[in-house]
Amino acid sequence: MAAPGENLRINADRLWDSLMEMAKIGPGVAGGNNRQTLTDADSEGRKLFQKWCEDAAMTMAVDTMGNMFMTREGTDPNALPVYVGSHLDTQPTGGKYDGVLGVLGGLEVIRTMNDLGIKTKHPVVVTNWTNEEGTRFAPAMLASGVFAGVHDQDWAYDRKDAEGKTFGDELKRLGWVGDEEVGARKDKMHAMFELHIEQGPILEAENKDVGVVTHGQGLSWTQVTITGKESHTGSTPMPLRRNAGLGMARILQLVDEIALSHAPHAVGAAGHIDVYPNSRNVIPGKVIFTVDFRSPDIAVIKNMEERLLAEGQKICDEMKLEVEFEKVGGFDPVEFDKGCVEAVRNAAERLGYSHTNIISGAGHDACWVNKVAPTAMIMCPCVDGLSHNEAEEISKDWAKAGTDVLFHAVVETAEIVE
Ligand code: HGY
Ligand code: MN
Ligand code: MN
Repeated sequence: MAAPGENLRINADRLWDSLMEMAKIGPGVAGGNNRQTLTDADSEGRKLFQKWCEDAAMTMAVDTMGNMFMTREGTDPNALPVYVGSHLDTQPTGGKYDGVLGVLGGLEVIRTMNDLGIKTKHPVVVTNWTNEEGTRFAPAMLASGVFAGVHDQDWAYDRKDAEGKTFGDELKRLGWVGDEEVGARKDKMHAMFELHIEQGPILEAENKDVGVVTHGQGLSWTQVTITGKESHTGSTPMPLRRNAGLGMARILQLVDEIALSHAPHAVGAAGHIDVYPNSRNVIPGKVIFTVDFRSPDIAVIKNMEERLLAEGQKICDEMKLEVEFEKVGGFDPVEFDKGCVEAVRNAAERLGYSHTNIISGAGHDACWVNKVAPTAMIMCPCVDGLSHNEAEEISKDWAKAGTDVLFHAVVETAEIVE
């Protein structure tokens, strides 16, 4: 299929200005963002994205999970659309680029197509997937998971945040329940491309402009609830304590050992920890935490889960603590569509950008969409590989390279009409 001339590139200054403009919505406290899903800030960011897309002559559709689909028509009304997109929601201590680069990079592709008067046979749709981060409402990639048929919508609507608010109520409160049934379009997708920052150190360390993402590692989230007994930290003799906090500490040490036993690719930690009553002079009677295991190898993930349950149970039995394990999220390792991956690689070659194959360490909406449509990802380096931190940083050149590749891969796949 004809591709855009290698001299055709996106407008990096316009992309960068849009990234900085979006970053003003839901600011963090250290230069990043706290624009968590289905907050007023998230809704404000959605409305700004909608305005920019409508200014670029796109039309909006929203589904019942709040997923936003902004369409630029093709010349053939029967041709299935090519999708680009990612997510606008952020972590509480999020950066300005995680997810946002993929959504606004998709918008920049459209803006450039408009500037150049490019017509394509297939429509192009820029997507914002609701609740990719899974930080306020677990699990991650919730709305793209419902879209792909992995999760049930009623179950997703019932997911609760730390204040007991539900996903469904918050979506309704903000007016982002669309009239399109979620998943109605999943069997009518020609392809999807997601541009995302690497969130790891490989591309920068290898001095590569672009990551050609061939696979995504699998993820497992297990929520652990340990129950002991509140008691006085001063007057309770050590042998009489049933310290849920100590049980958690020993299990977190076990998690580290389990992940390291599968070095160098497996990883494990707990990022979410709730301690009750969380008072300085009370032995914790209950702790709830989520163990996050990841690996490119499904057998390794299964082994890590099995060891956590067996050895975690043993630790708690010995300490006379009750423990419950609940699987609250996860997906198997993903292999992306070879044809779409080739389109990404060819685009990087044509544009003269250095590139390397890479396995995504983080989960992305593309991991679920890959179940229903030919999908691939493009990665750009980030400084020190840092992400999920307000100091997350990329260069304009890196953003340009990734978005140029996205532009070429999307336009080639959508088939230019002379
Ligand atoms: O958890 C993840 O990998 C993604 O950042 N939501
Ligand atoms: Mn992300
Ligand atoms: Mn993220």
